Amino acid sequence: MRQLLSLTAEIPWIASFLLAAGLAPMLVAQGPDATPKTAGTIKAVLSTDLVPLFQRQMDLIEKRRASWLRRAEKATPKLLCKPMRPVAVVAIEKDTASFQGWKTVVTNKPESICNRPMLPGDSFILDFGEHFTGQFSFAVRRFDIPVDAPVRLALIFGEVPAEVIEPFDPFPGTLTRAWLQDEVVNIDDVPQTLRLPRRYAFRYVKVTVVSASRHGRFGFSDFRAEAVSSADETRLPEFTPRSADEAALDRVSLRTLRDCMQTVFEDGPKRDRRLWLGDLRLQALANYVSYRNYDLVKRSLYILAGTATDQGLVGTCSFERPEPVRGGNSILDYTALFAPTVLEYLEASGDRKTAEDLWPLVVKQLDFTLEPVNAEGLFVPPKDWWLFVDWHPTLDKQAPEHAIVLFGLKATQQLARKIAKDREVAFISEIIPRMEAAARQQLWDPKLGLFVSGPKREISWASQAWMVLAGVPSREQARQAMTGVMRQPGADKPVTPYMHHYMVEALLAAGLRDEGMAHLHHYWGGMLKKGADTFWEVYVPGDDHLSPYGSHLINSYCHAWSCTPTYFLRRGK
Ligand code: RAM
Repeated sequence: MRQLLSLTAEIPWIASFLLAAGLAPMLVAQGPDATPKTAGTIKAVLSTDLVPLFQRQMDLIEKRRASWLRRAEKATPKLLCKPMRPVAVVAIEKDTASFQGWKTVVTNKPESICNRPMLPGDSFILDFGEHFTGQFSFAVRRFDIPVDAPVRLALIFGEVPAEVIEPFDPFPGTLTRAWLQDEVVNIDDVPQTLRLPRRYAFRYVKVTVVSASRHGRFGFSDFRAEAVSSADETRLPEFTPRSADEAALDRVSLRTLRDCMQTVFEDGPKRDRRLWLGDLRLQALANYVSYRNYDLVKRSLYILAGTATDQGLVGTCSFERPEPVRGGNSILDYTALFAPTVLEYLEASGDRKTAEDLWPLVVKQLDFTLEPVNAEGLFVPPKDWWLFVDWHPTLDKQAPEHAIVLFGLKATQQLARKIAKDREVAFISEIIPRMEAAARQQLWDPKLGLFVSGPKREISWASQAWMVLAGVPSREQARQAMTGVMRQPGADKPVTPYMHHYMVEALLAAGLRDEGMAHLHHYWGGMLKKGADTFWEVYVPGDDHLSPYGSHLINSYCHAWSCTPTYFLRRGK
């Protein structure tokens, strides 16, 4: 029950879906405690017995686990600090044309707030000019007579205008209210300089004087902040954008990535402030063409590895502090993406030692991802896993998950070739053709020229994109599926930049470069048009308030998985 509660708190859509379907108990037996059963699965019909192979990997995992965490510790990056100052005092006004209905209007210079006596009820909003992650400090002063009572301030930090202008309470969201960045500060001694202990992700700060003496008045004398990140901007390679639009896409994705790069790759510096495997893969790709902080990828991989379950299941998400620990949920598709993430790390960094060190864990993940694949090679959605793919409330996951498992399998094979372990996983070449054939026979609709998913034969962008990336359709079928699905009115579309990333990637893989880049400009460019200065966790054109968590105020507006335009622009193919 404890696990069910923590899951429902963190993954409300999944939980409510399962509850509605009367399937809640499956959450309890989810992921980490599930022991693969094997019978009836593809693992049971191979010419190699995989049981001893996986057992050997488990022994190695147990032996190496402690050293993985030590290596993670050793690779902890130095955080770089940059002083920041507010650039303006702004008002936030209603404007139906602006994102979430709010626009900012510059009303004054920040100096206008300083060195004047303040009264209860006074309020102002500072704009720091760009989003960053860091610490906020300010100084208070007195005037001719001593300040004869405590000063009480209310502060709100916002990534977007809505957070500082809309009331947080009553809070309808399904995630914890404490993520919202507000504080009440009581100041007993004036003058003094205060540095707030919490780290915030913000561009705007609203300050309200809740209570203060009308007799011995106080005032502000300074506002400043310190931006922190492990991204070193001096390491950015030269890049010549071909247009102002490209320059803006690049700039905003780099800022998004920078603000999420802390002592791990965080998913969002406002929320959840932790390492998620699916986000890590995309951040790492963007990082390889930009800040090139290989150690941060290494550290993140080692934390996920060192916090694997006793059954050898890698971290879906892990916390760094107070000591590295695995989060309570397990996403099957993220598990399948561990191999590609290690492979790409090896290709980008050349660090073969780490790839070899993590190899047993890479292999062991197949024990989990192949468990739902039946003897014919078809993925049968299991009841005891979180199948993510995208934050979509009704998406049928069968076809995309089939493809992601296959994609992970192929990456494992490629990695094996690179580190001379191919004999150890020779069985993969028996599985690939079966999974490809099963997809072509059972999930491809030749009349429609599209992949379908689940008993209702649903059509989604996610199914087409992942099947293309897994190399299932021919070149011609891939083009047909990708262009066809984008014209199909009833097809399920992506909800997040995470899934849109894979759409662009698949369009490029299908040889549809123009369409891929057009989609990139249209989707991420849509956020820019709405004033984004970091890219958002969720963006569905036409619905600025959509949230998987019951309140747009708890969405993250600087989100790891949306940082990939720079990857597409800079990798240059
Ligand atoms: C959310 C986070 C994270 C994502 C998971 C699946 O909690 O935003 O980025 O990886 O969901």
